[in-house]
Amino acid sequence: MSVLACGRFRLSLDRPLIMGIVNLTPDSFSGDGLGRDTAAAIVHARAQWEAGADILDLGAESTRPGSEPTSLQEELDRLLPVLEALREWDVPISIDTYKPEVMRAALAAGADMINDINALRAPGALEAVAAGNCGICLMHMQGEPRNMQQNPVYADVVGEVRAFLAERIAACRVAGIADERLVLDPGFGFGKHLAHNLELFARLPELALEGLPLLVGVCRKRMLGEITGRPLDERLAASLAAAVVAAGKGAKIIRVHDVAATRDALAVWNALDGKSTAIGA
Ligand code: 8Y7
Repeated sequence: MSVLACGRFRLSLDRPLIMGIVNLTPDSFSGDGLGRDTAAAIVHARAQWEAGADILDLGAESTRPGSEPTSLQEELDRLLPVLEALREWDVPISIDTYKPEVMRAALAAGADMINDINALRAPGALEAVAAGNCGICLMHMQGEPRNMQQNPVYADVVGEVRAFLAERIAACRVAGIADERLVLDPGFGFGKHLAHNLELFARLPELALEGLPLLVGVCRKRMLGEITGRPLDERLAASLAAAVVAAGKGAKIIRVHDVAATRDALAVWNALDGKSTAIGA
């Protein structure tokens, strides 16, 4: 049985887990950003949890292509009131941030996981998470959100993402972070054209370095629009197909907006693939 150490929780990875997105940005690309409306954010988080999210991922800084950074204080003001309310529930709370100051504040307020699109490369980030037992997602990104889609270039996208993740695993080990806390993520859409995303997805199993669990986040993303020709609000079917394919390729955490639908899709995949029919099993 493989397990992820995730703060207060030890999560079994015997079936793929659903990470439900809770957007606290006013300008989320997928259209569900809640800005500083704390009450609305808590209602949305509750709905994601009740729909079957195994982890709630709170993000207060937009990382959509072309976005500008958010100030530290603004990010904390959006996050901390919501985090404090969710702490009372029995669900792991992940914080999507690349700022070490936000990591420290969120962990002090009881967050269980840090989801870092920058893979702990910011000065002080490794130190911010090393002590304690939070789960950590190390994601690959080429460039930064402001410019990452301008001209992503790879000679060998799978080889380069693998080399990057291997280097970040090594940095975590040097910092004293146990492997059971780590999750790896190719970072779909983060400094990647469609062809790069497709090659990474097709060869997903090659990215599970050291047998570590993989997280896949493609829900509603542009790559699905490019495949189907559909606008943002018509990408549910595409997102569910991608979730099932990711699970079939061994992804252990699927990061999504549409939790209830993803849960059904994964339950069917699980049952038809000869695994347990019980969702919670
Ligand atoms: C991802 C992510 C986003 C992803 C991880 C969106 C914060 C864009 N995408 N974190 N964050 N993996 N680990 O579509 O793919 O939600 S933001």
